[in-house]
Amino acid sequence: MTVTPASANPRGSLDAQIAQLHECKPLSEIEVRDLCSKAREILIQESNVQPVKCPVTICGDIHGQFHDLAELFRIGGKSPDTNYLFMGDYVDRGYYSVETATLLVALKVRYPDRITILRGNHESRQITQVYGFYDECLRKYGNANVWKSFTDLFDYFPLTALVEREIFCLHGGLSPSIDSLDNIRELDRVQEVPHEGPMCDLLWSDPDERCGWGISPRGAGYTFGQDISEQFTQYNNLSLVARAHQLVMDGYNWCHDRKVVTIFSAPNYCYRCGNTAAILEVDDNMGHTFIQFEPAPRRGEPDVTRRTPDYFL
Ligand SMILES: [Mn+2]
Repeated sequence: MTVTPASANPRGSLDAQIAQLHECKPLSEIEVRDLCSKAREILIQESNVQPVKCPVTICGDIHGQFHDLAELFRIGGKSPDTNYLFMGDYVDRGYYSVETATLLVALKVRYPDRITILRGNHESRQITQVYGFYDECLRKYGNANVWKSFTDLFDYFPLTALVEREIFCLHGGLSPSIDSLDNIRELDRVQEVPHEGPMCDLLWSDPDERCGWGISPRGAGYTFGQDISEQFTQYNNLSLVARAHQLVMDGYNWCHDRKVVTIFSAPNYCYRCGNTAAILEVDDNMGHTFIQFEPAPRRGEPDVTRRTPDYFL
C-alpha cells in the first residue's frame, strides 16, 4: 500500500482539516495562513452583490458560538448537502471565534459554490480588538498572526448577496448613499470597514418604526423606515431584504410590511440572552421556511443566569 502524504493531496488535506474543525480543534498558525491565502483567491472573484441560486439556507449572526453553529448544521443540513448564505458576524462575543471563522472559511475554500459568507460589522480589525476575537487569537496561538490572517481576509468578503435576483441579503441595512444595486457594485470593498459612508451603512444600519432616515444609536450607519424599504425594493425589483445584526428573541422578525426580515442565528446570545435562533430555508420554488433552534448542550462553560438586555451591538 502506498501512503500519500497529506501535502501531496490538497483536497484530502483540506477535508482532514474540515473534519478536525468540526471537532472544534483549531488549525495551526501556518495552516490558517495558507487557508486564508486560498480563500482570498476565491473571494476576490466575488461581486459586492454576489449572485446566489436557490435552494439556499440564509443565516444570521453566529458570534463565535461554535457549538450552536454545529447545531445549525445538524438542523439545517451539512455543508455541502445544504447550500448556505451567512450574513456576517462570525467572530466576537462567543468563546470560539477562531474555530467558527476557520470552519466557515475552510468550507468556502472546499465548496465555493455551496456557501456564501458575507461581511458583518464585526469582521473588522477595530471591532475585533474590542469584542473578543483579537484576545482569543492571542490566548490560543500566543501571538496575533492568526488575527492578522483573518482580518486581512475579511476585507475581501462580499458586502451583500442577491438570491435569484429577488432576495437582497446583507448584514446591516440600507444607506442614504445607495439607491441601486449598481451603486453597491461600484464600491471598492477591499478595505477596513470605514467609519461612515455607503460601505459602513450596509454593515451597520437597522430598520426602524420611524419613517425616513434616522441617526443610529450604534454610532455608525443609520436607521431606515418602511418608506425607505419600500422605495429600495420597488426600485430594484426585490421581494425582500434579509438582514441580521440585531438580536430578535424568536430568531427572526418581520418588519416594514414584510419587506424586511431580521435573522439571528446565535441562540442564547452571549450565553445569557435566552433567545431562540433561526435560519431561513429558501426552497427551489423560492418558498420560505423559518427553522428555529435552541442552544446546543455544551460542557465546561460558565453557568450564567439568563437575563434579557435592553440593548446590544
Ligand atoms: Mn452586527
